[in-house]
Amino acid sequence: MSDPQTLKPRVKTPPKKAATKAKPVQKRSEKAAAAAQERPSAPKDPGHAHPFPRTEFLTTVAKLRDAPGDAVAEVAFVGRSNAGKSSAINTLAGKTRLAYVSKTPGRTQHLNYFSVAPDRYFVDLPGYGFAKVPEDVRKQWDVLLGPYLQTREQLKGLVVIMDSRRPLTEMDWQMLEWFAPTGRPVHVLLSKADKLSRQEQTKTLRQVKADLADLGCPVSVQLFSSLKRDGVAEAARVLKGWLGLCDNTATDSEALGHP
Ligand SMILES: Nc1nc2c(ncn2[C@@H]2O[C@H](COP(=O)(O)OP(=O)(O)OP(=O)(O)O)[C@@H](O)[C@H]2O)c(=O)[nH]1
Ligand SMILES: [Mg+2]
Repeated sequence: MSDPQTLKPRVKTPPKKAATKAKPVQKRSEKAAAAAQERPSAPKDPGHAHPFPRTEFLTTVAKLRDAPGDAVAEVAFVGRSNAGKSSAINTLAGKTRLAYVSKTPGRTQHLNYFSVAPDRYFVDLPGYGFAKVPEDVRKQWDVLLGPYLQTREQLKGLVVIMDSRRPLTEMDWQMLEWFAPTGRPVHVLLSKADKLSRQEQTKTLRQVKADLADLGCPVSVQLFSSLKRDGVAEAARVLKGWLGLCDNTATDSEALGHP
């Protein structure tokens, strides 16, 4: 089995066409994003602002056999380290630092389960480029991540998070090309979209969609910003569809403040 963190892709890697130029990291706005997570602003559209308000950290899983047995459906989040995975989970849940609960040393290489509704889970996977030692990566891939992505029946789809300023890195391609043959759907969140101008957003979205058109599994792509809470409703529609939660579930009623 190929390890997307260490091996070359089996399929020829398409040229990196995403035309958006990488900008220097703007630490100040990243801090602002973190601060915004601490103090969520009043949602413009409360029905969709926090579509998974019941989300709670459930457990950290080091062995596949320890994954929740009651799971009916789950969605996994994967992406480069620092791409914005935890922020996206927090934003969808409307909870402060929820996804950091499990972020203690030694645990980050495992599967972190969040319960979003009865028997429905988000699974936070380790970010690419997280491990210090390549052998650790390979071992972890062979015993946990690879088998999880390939054999977990309850896994209904994969959310791949990419920084919209540098989408489709080599490791993103490796993950996508490895996962596509499973035939399960992929939804790409182009994160930190607030760092791009409108024009750059449009161009990047179009380019990434074009690049992934022939991936070989169902794939959808959207812009997302945890800072601005942009793209939350669109992401929620896809994820609720995968999880078998209709859009007017109790979770939405709760978000609106109804009992
Ligand atoms: N401007 C902006 N910054 C963001 C956004 N989302 C995340 N960030 C920032 O990007 C940095 C990384 O975000 P995380 O959510 O921790 O990324 P991650 O993918 O979970 O990182 P690892 O757990 O290390 O793999 C933090 O400083 C966030 O505040 C966003 O939508 N806009
Ligand atoms: Mg994280």
